[in-house]
Amino acid sequence: MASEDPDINTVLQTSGESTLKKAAKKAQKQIDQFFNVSLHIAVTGESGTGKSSFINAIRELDNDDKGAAKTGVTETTTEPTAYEHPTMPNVTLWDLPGIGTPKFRARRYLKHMQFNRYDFFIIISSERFKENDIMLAKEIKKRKKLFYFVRSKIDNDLRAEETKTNFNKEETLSQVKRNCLENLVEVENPKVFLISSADIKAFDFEKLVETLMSDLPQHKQLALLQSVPITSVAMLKNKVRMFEKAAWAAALCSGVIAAAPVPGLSVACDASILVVFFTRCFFSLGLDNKSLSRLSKRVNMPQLESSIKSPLVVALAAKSTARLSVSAVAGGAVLEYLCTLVPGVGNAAAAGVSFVCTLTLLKNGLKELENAAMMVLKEAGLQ
Ligand SMILES: Nc1nc2c(ncn2[C@@H]2O[C@H](COP(=O)(O)OP(=O)(O)O)[C@@H](O)[C@H]2O)c(=O)[nH]1
Ligand SMILES: [Mg+2]
Repeated sequence: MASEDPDINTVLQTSGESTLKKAAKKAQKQIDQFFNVSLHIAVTGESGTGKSSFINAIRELDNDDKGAAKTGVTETTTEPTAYEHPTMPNVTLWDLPGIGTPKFRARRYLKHMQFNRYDFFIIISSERFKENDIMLAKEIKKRKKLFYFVRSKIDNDLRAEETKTNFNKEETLSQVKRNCLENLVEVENPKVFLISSADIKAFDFEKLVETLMSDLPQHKQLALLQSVPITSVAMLKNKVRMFEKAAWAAALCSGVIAAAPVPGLSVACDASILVVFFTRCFFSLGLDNKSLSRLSKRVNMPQLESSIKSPLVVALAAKSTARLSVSAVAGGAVLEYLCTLVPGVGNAAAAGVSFVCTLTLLKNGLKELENAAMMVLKEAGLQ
């Protein structure tokens, strides 16, 4: 359906739909998925293997931080414990007790853990994978769920080998991986990742994320990629690309088309979607104060926060509460600043701005956040 209105034509083109109504429906679905899709990650393995530490590392918490899962304690519970992601309330990490006694075998265990609730399982071991791990994997497979093996505490293995005269880091890592695979011959095509929760950014963590990104359904990928820590420039770019891809839908949902006669569209139309969109991006790129000060501490570089000059980051930081809420009210200062990113828009409420302008505003805003995050990586020496 070609239209006289260049704005409407752009909407149709960008969305790949034939009518405005279909485009609006698609946009709403995408935005809903982008903000709300839940992801439940089950972390299992025997006591002491590093489950709680792994969960803390993904949540970017140190083991002694407030709200961190307790580590180094002998498990007494037989129930799963849920840990919400600190900035993405729709992502939950579940700390599962080990299978434990021979009586509590894989089938009963999975039923008791309500296996259906989880999107995938991480089976952790800090030494060799054992019979329990293998039984569990086989049962998970029967239930057509995804599972991954994490060999934890890999930093300890390296430390133990380091002093030997012909120490070779890569060779040591391959050896550990080979040993794991040998233990797992009974499992078809096992996926094994070497991880140190003491330094999640090293070793196979990024490979694990990449593998998950190719295994999970698309809407779940969005939740995963938004929530994982930034481990490299490549990871940062992947995140930015994801936000760029969602920008057209945010632009369409933000109210531009509300004036056009599309029944039902105006219901969810709201300029605050732009603010929510940028708030998500802000947290996902680790630009919030908590993430920055944690990084400062880790790389021993005070004042990383103060190196950020982006007005958008400053406005978002001022409006953001510690946690992200989807129903965040429109941050006036954020919207006002966003409007300055598009020449000619002035300080009009974004609701009156055309689709093309809104898209430009989103792209420019994203670029600004990307640059800020890139600068942080550079300042922290992580580039
Ligand atoms: N060096 C090192 N120690 C770890 C790692 N992961 C866990 N630990 C330590 O191993 C012990 C048990 O870890 P914890 O997370 O409590 O294991 P859980 O019982 O499976 O939850 C704790 O003392 C942790 O500090 C790791 O990747 N590297
Ligand atoms: Mg634990």
